[in-house]
Amino acid sequence: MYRGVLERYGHWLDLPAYTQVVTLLEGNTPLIPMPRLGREVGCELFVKFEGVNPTGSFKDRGMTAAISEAAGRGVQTVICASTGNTAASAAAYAARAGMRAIVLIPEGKVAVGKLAGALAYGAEVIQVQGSFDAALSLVVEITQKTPITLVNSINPYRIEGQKTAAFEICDTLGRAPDWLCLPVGNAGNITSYWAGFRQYQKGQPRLLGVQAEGAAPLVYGHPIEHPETIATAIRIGKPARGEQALAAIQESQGKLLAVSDEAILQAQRLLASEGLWVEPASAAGFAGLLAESQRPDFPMRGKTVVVVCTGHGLKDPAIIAEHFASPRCIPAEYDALVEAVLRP
Ligand code: AN7
Repeated sequence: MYRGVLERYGHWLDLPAYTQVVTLLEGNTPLIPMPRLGREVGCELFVKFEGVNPTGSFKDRGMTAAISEAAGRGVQTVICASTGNTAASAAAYAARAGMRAIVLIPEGKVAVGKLAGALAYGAEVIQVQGSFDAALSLVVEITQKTPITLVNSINPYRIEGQKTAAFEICDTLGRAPDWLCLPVGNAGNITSYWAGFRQYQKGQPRLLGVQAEGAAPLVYGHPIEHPETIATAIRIGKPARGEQALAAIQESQGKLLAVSDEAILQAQRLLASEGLWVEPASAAGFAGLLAESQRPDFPMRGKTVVVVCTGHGLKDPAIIAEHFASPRCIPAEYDALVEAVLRP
Protein backbone atom coordinates (compact mmCIF):
# COMPACT_ATOMS: atom_id res chain seq x y z
CA MET A 1 0.00 0.00 0.00
CA TYR A 2 1.17 3.53 -0.78
CA ARG A 3 1.81 5.55 2.38
CA GLY A 4 2.71 9.03 1.17
CA VAL A 5 5.94 10.85 0.30
CA LEU A 6 7.55 10.69 3.74
CA GLU A 7 7.21 6.92 3.97
CA ARG A 8 8.45 6.50 0.43
CA TYR A 9 11.31 8.99 0.37
CA GLY A 10 11.84 9.94 4.02
CA HIS A 11 15.36 8.46 4.08
CA TRP A 12 16.37 11.04 1.44
CA LEU A 13 14.99 13.95 3.43
CA ASP A 14 16.60 16.00 6.17
CA LEU A 15 13.90 15.71 8.81
CA PRO A 16 14.48 15.50 12.60
CA ALA A 17 14.15 12.13 14.32
CA TYR A 18 11.21 13.43 16.37
CA THR A 19 9.12 13.93 13.20
CA GLN A 20 5.64 12.39 13.51
CA VAL A 21 4.24 11.58 10.10
CA VAL A 22 1.02 13.40 9.22
CA THR A 23 -0.03 12.36 5.74
CA LEU A 24 -2.96 12.39 3.34
CA LEU A 25 -1.10 10.06 0.95
CA GLU A 26 0.10 12.97 -1.15
CA GLY A 27 2.52 12.50 -4.04
CA ASN A 28 2.80 9.52 -6.39
CA THR A 29 1.33 11.81 -9.06
CA PRO A 30 1.23 10.78 -12.72
CA LEU A 31 3.80 11.80 -15.29
CA ILE A 32 1.45 12.11 -18.23
CA PRO A 33 2.74 11.83 -21.80
CA MET A 34 1.47 14.60 -24.08
CA PRO A 35 2.12 13.13 -27.54
CA ARG A 36 0.06 15.60 -29.55
CA LEU A 37 1.35 18.82 -28.00
CA GLY A 38 4.81 17.29 -27.86
CA ARG A 39 4.74 16.66 -31.59
CA GLU A 40 3.55 20.20 -32.22
CA VAL A 41 6.36 21.81 -30.24
CA GLY A 42 8.97 19.25 -31.29
CA CYS A 43 9.96 17.47 -28.09
CA GLU A 44 9.09 14.41 -26.04
CA LEU A 45 6.67 16.07 -23.67
CA PHE A 46 5.38 14.98 -20.26
CA VAL A 47 3.30 16.77 -17.66
CA LYS A 48 3.94 16.10 -13.99
CA PHE A 49 0.35 16.61 -12.89
CA GLU A 50 0.42 17.87 -9.33
CA GLY A 51 -3.25 18.82 -9.41
CA VAL A 52 -4.20 15.33 -8.26
CA ASN A 53 -2.64 15.74 -4.84
CA PRO A 54 -5.13 15.53 -1.93
CA THR A 55 -5.80 19.28 -1.82
CA GLY A 56 -5.30 19.80 -5.55
CA SER A 57 -1.79 21.23 -5.68
CA PHE A 58 1.91 20.40 -5.26
CA LYS A 59 1.93 22.15 -1.88
CA ASP A 60 0.89 18.92 -0.13
CA ARG A 61 4.38 17.45 -0.59
CA GLY A 62 6.03 20.17 1.45
CA MET A 63 3.12 20.49 3.84
CA THR A 64 3.23 16.85 4.97
CA ALA A 65 6.88 17.44 5.91
CA ALA A 66 6.35 20.79 7.64
CA ILE A 67 3.29 19.64 9.60
CA SER A 68 4.93 16.31 10.52
CA GLU A 69 7.95 18.11 11.93
CA ALA A 70 5.68 20.51 13.81
CA ALA A 71 3.59 17.62 15.14
CA GLY A 72 6.73 15.97 16.49
CA ARG A 73 7.49 19.17 18.42
CA GLY A 74 3.97 19.35 19.83
CA VAL A 75 3.13 22.53 17.94
CA GLN A 76 -0.46 23.67 18.40
CA THR A 77 -0.84 26.47 15.88
CA VAL A 78 0.56 26.99 12.39
CA ILE A 79 0.30 30.04 10.17
CA CYS A 80 1.03 30.96 6.57
CA ALA A 81 0.54 33.71 4.03
CA SER A 82 -0.79 32.42 0.77
CA THR A 83 -2.05 33.12 -2.71
CA GLY A 84 -4.38 30.18 -1.99
CA ASN A 85 -2.86 26.77 -2.50
CA THR A 86 -0.56 26.87 0.51
CA ALA A 87 -3.55 27.98 2.57
CA ALA A 88 -5.69 25.03 1.48
CA SER A 89 -2.84 22.60 2.04
CA ALA A 90 -1.87 23.98 5.46
CA ALA A 91 -5.53 23.89 6.47
CA ALA A 92 -5.92 20.24 5.48
CA TYR A 93 -2.72 18.96 7.11
CA ALA A 94 -3.32 21.00 10.27
CA ALA A 95 -6.81 19.53 10.44
CA ARG A 96 -5.33 16.07 10.06
CA ALA A 97 -2.87 16.77 12.87
CA GLY A 98 -5.45 18.39 15.14
CA MET A 99 -3.72 21.78 15.01
CA ARG A 100 -5.08 25.27 14.65
CA ALA A 101 -4.36 26.79 11.22
CA ILE A 102 -4.35 30.51 10.52
CA VAL A 103 -3.97 31.64 6.92
CA LEU A 104 -3.49 35.16 5.59
CA ILE A 105 -4.56 35.83 2.03
CA PRO A 106 -4.49 38.95 -0.13
CA GLU A 107 -8.00 40.42 -0.08
CA GLY A 108 -10.06 39.57 -3.15
CA LYS A 109 -7.16 37.97 -5.01
CA VAL A 110 -7.49 34.29 -4.20
CA ALA A 111 -9.21 31.85 -6.57
CA VAL A 112 -12.52 30.59 -5.26
CA GLY A 113 -11.56 26.88 -5.07
CA LYS A 114 -8.62 27.67 -2.81
CA LEU A 115 -10.47 29.93 -0.43
CA ALA A 116 -13.26 27.35 -0.27
CA GLY A 117 -10.72 24.64 0.53
CA ALA A 118 -9.12 26.59 3.36
CA LEU A 119 -12.54 27.29 4.87
CA ALA A 120 -13.78 23.75 4.36
CA TYR A 121 -10.82 22.29 6.25
CA GLY A 122 -11.58 24.68 9.08
CA ALA A 123 -8.71 27.15 8.87
CA GLU A 124 -9.07 30.63 10.29
CA VAL A 125 -8.84 32.71 7.15
CA ILE A 126 -7.78 36.34 7.46
CA GLN A 127 -7.90 38.60 4.43
CA VAL A 128 -5.15 41.22 4.32
CA GLN A 129 -5.55 44.56 2.60
CA GLY A 130 -2.34 44.19 0.68
CA SER A 131 -0.36 41.79 -1.47
CA PHE A 132 0.88 38.29 -0.67
CA ASP A 133 4.26 39.86 0.07
CA ALA A 134 2.78 42.11 2.77
CA ALA A 135 0.97 39.12 4.28
CA LEU A 136 4.19 37.11 4.30
CA SER A 137 6.04 39.83 6.26
CA LEU A 138 3.25 39.80 8.82
CA VAL A 139 3.36 36.05 9.38
CA VAL A 140 7.16 36.08 9.57
CA GLU A 141 6.97 38.71 12.30
CA ILE A 142 4.34 36.93 14.39
CA THR A 143 6.22 33.62 14.21
CA GLN A 144 9.39 35.37 15.43
CA LYS A 145 7.55 36.74 18.45
CA THR A 146 5.20 33.89 19.42
CA PRO A 147 5.28 30.06 19.50
CA ILE A 148 3.20 29.90 16.29
CA THR A 149 4.96 27.89 13.57
CA LEU A 150 5.47 29.25 10.07
CA VAL A 151 4.60 26.82 7.26
CA ASN A 152 5.46 28.96 4.25
CA SER A 153 8.35 27.66 2.15
CA ILE A 154 10.78 29.70 4.26
CA ASN A 155 10.29 26.69 6.55
CA PRO A 156 13.11 24.33 5.45
CA TYR A 157 10.98 21.20 5.84
CA ARG A 158 8.66 22.46 3.09
CA ILE A 159 11.63 22.36 0.73
CA GLU A 160 12.59 18.88 1.91
CA GLY A 161 9.11 17.50 1.20
CA GLN A 162 8.82 19.17 -2.19
CA LYS A 163 12.05 17.50 -3.36
CA THR A 164 10.05 14.28 -3.65
CA ALA A 165 8.54 15.44 -6.95
CA ALA A 166 12.01 15.41 -8.52
CA PHE A 167 12.63 11.91 -7.10
CA GLU A 168 9.36 10.64 -8.57
CA ILE A 169 10.14 12.03 -12.02
CA CYS A 170 13.55 10.31 -11.98
CA ASP A 171 12.01 7.04 -10.80
CA THR A 172 9.37 7.14 -13.55
CA LEU A 173 11.67 8.11 -16.41
CA GLY A 174 14.65 6.16 -15.11
CA ARG A 175 16.64 9.40 -15.20
CA ALA A 176 16.17 13.15 -14.97
CA PRO A 177 14.58 14.83 -18.02
CA ASP A 178 16.63 17.14 -20.25
CA TRP A 179 14.47 20.12 -19.33
CA LEU A 180 12.03 20.92 -16.53
CA CYS A 181 9.62 23.83 -17.09
CA LEU A 182 7.72 25.30 -14.16
CA PRO A 183 6.04 28.44 -12.83
CA VAL A 184 7.94 30.55 -10.30
CA GLY A 185 6.14 32.52 -7.61
CA ASN A 186 7.69 32.58 -4.15
CA ALA A 187 10.36 30.30 -5.67
CA GLY A 188 10.15 27.43 -3.19
CA ASN A 189 9.24 24.84 -5.78
CA ILE A 190 12.08 25.50 -8.23
CA THR A 191 14.49 25.55 -5.28
CA SER A 192 13.17 22.16 -4.15
CA TYR A 193 13.29 20.54 -7.58
CA TRP A 194 16.88 21.61 -8.09
CA ALA A 195 17.94 20.34 -4.66
CA GLY A 196 16.08 17.09 -5.33
CA PHE A 197 17.61 16.41 -8.74
CA ARG A 198 21.12 17.19 -7.48
CA GLN A 199 20.74 14.92 -4.49
CA TYR A 200 19.19 12.00 -6.40
CA GLN A 201 22.04 11.78 -8.92
CA LYS A 202 20.03 10.51 -11.86
CA GLY A 203 21.06 13.46 -14.00
CA GLN A 204 20.23 17.16 -13.87
CA PRO A 205 17.66 18.87 -16.07
CA ARG A 206 18.04 22.38 -17.36
CA LEU A 207 15.41 24.52 -15.64
CA LEU A 208 13.01 26.85 -17.39
CA GLY A 209 11.49 29.08 -14.71
CA VAL A 210 8.49 31.10 -15.82
CA GLN A 211 6.90 34.17 -14.22
CA ALA A 212 3.88 36.21 -15.27
CA GLU A 213 4.83 39.52 -16.92
CA GLY A 214 3.04 41.60 -14.29
CA ALA A 215 4.68 39.69 -11.45
CA ALA A 216 8.19 38.95 -12.65
CA PRO A 217 10.60 40.34 -10.04
CA LEU A 218 13.28 37.77 -10.84
CA VAL A 219 13.14 38.48 -14.57
CA TYR A 220 13.31 42.25 -14.08
CA GLY A 221 15.83 42.08 -11.25
CA HIS A 222 13.90 44.05 -8.63
CA PRO A 223 10.87 43.57 -6.36
CA ILE A 224 7.49 44.47 -7.84
CA GLU A 225 5.49 46.68 -5.48
CA HIS A 226 2.08 45.94 -7.02
CA PRO A 227 2.25 42.58 -8.82
CA GLU A 228 -0.70 41.84 -11.10
CA THR A 229 -1.65 38.78 -13.15
CA ILE A 230 -4.68 36.60 -13.81
CA ALA A 231 -2.50 33.75 -12.53
CA THR A 232 -3.19 34.79 -8.94
CA ALA A 233 -1.20 31.85 -7.54
CA ILE A 234 2.01 33.53 -8.73
CA ARG A 235 0.98 37.12 -8.07
CA ILE A 236 4.10 37.63 -5.97
CA GLY A 237 6.44 40.63 -6.10
CA LYS A 238 9.21 39.68 -3.68
CA PRO A 239 9.96 35.93 -3.74
CA ALA A 240 11.31 34.60 -0.45
CA ARG A 241 13.65 32.18 -2.23
CA GLY A 242 14.45 34.39 -5.21
CA GLU A 243 18.22 34.18 -4.79
CA GLN A 244 18.11 30.39 -4.68
CA ALA A 245 15.88 30.26 -7.73
CA LEU A 246 18.32 32.39 -9.72
CA ALA A 247 21.25 30.25 -8.57
CA ALA A 248 19.42 27.04 -9.54
CA ILE A 249 18.59 28.36 -13.00
CA GLN A 250 22.17 29.47 -13.54
CA GLU A 251 23.73 26.24 -12.26
CA SER A 252 21.42 24.19 -14.46
CA GLN A 253 22.27 26.31 -17.51
CA GLY A 254 18.59 27.02 -17.70
CA LYS A 255 16.56 30.08 -18.37
CA LEU A 256 14.10 32.44 -16.70
CA LEU A 257 11.43 34.26 -18.61
CA ALA A 258 8.20 36.20 -18.30
CA VAL A 259 5.02 35.42 -20.23
CA SER A 260 1.88 37.50 -20.73
CA ASP A 261 -1.49 36.67 -19.21
CA GLU A 262 -2.74 36.02 -22.75
CA ALA A 263 0.04 33.47 -23.27
CA ILE A 264 -0.85 31.81 -19.97
CA LEU A 265 -4.51 31.50 -20.97
CA GLN A 266 -3.52 30.13 -24.37
CA ALA A 267 -1.26 27.53 -22.72
CA GLN A 268 -4.12 26.61 -20.39
CA ARG A 269 -6.41 26.11 -23.40
CA LEU A 270 -3.86 23.97 -25.22
CA LEU A 271 -3.24 21.69 -22.24
CA ALA A 272 -6.99 21.26 -21.88
CA SER A 273 -7.20 20.42 -25.60
CA GLU A 274 -5.15 17.32 -24.81
CA GLY A 275 -7.18 16.49 -21.72
CA LEU A 276 -5.45 18.34 -18.89
CA TRP A 277 -7.22 21.15 -17.10
CA VAL A 278 -4.86 23.07 -14.87
CA GLU A 279 -5.15 26.39 -13.12
CA PRO A 280 -3.67 29.44 -14.89
CA ALA A 281 -0.42 29.64 -12.90
CA SER A 282 0.10 25.96 -13.61
CA ALA A 283 0.02 26.62 -17.32
CA ALA A 284 2.84 29.17 -17.08
CA GLY A 285 5.55 26.53 -17.46
CA PHE A 286 4.00 25.33 -20.70
CA ALA A 287 3.53 28.94 -21.86
CA GLY A 288 7.26 29.38 -21.37
CA LEU A 289 7.99 26.26 -23.40
CA LEU A 290 5.71 27.51 -26.19
CA ALA A 291 7.49 30.87 -26.23
CA GLU A 292 10.86 29.13 -26.43
CA SER A 293 9.67 26.85 -29.23
CA GLN A 294 9.21 29.92 -31.45
CA ARG A 295 12.92 30.71 -31.30
CA PRO A 296 15.20 29.52 -34.10
CA ASP A 297 17.66 28.17 -31.53
CA PHE A 298 14.94 26.30 -29.55
CA PRO A 299 17.10 24.27 -27.16
CA MET A 300 14.45 21.65 -26.30
CA ARG A 301 13.98 20.29 -29.81
CA GLY A 302 14.00 16.49 -29.69
CA LYS A 303 14.62 16.53 -25.94
CA THR A 304 12.72 14.96 -23.06
CA VAL A 305 10.84 17.80 -21.41
CA VAL A 306 8.77 17.69 -18.23
CA VAL A 307 6.31 20.52 -17.64
CA VAL A 308 5.22 20.78 -14.02
CA CYS A 309 1.51 21.55 -13.72
CA THR A 310 1.30 22.63 -10.12
CA GLY A 311 -2.45 22.90 -9.46
CA HIS A 312 -5.79 21.59 -10.69
CA GLY A 313 -8.06 23.57 -12.99
CA LEU A 314 -10.89 23.15 -10.50
CA LYS A 315 -9.10 25.58 -8.21
CA ASP A 316 -10.00 28.51 -10.40
CA PRO A 317 -13.29 27.88 -12.24
CA ALA A 318 -14.04 31.61 -12.48
CA ILE A 319 -11.27 32.03 -15.06
CA ILE A 320 -13.17 29.75 -17.41
CA ALA A 321 -16.39 31.74 -17.12
CA GLU A 322 -14.44 34.94 -17.82
CA HIS A 323 -12.13 33.84 -20.61
CA PHE A 324 -13.52 30.77 -22.32
CA ALA A 325 -16.66 30.25 -24.41
CA SER A 326 -19.87 30.02 -22.40
CA PRO A 327 -22.50 27.36 -23.15
CA ARG A 328 -25.38 28.19 -25.46
CA CYS A 329 -28.95 27.73 -24.33
CA ILE A 330 -31.77 26.14 -26.36
CA PRO A 331 -35.43 25.46 -25.78
CA ALA A 332 -36.15 21.85 -24.74
CA GLU A 333 -37.15 20.88 -28.28
CA TYR A 334 -35.64 18.31 -30.63
CA ASP A 335 -35.53 20.71 -33.60
CA ALA A 336 -33.57 23.21 -31.55
CA LEU A 337 -31.06 20.49 -30.60
CA VAL A 338 -30.63 19.44 -34.23
CA GLU A 339 -30.10 23.07 -35.18
CA ALA A 340 -27.48 23.52 -32.44
CA VAL A 341 -25.65 20.30 -33.29
CA LEU A 342 -25.58 20.86 -37.02
CA ARG A 343 -24.62 24.51 -36.73
CA PRO A 344 -22.22 24.61 -33.78
C1 AN7 B 1 -0.47 26.57 -8.65
O1 AN7 B 1 -0.05 29.13 -2.27
O2 AN7 B 1 2.76 30.86 -3.16
O3 AN7 B 1 7.43 29.33 -6.71
O4 AN7 B 1 0.85 30.83 -1.29
O5 AN7 B 1 -0.09 27.88 -6.19
O6 AN7 B 1 7.04 27.58 -4.99
O7 AN7 B 1 5.87 29.77 -4.85
C2 AN7 B 1 1.54 29.34 -4.49
C3 AN7 B 1 2.42 29.21 -5.50
C4 AN7 B 1 2.98 27.71 -8.81
C5 AN7 B 1 4.53 28.96 -7.39
N1 AN7 B 1 1.81 27.15 -9.11
O8 AN7 B 1 5.31 28.12 -6.59
C6 AN7 B 1 0.80 30.01 -2.22
C7 AN7 B 1 1.79 30.12 -3.30
C8 AN7 B 1 0.80 27.21 -8.25
C9 AN7 B 1 0.95 27.85 -7.02
C10 AN7 B 1 3.19 28.37 -7.64
C11 AN7 B 1 2.17 28.47 -6.71
P1 AN7 B 1 6.49 28.73 -5.73
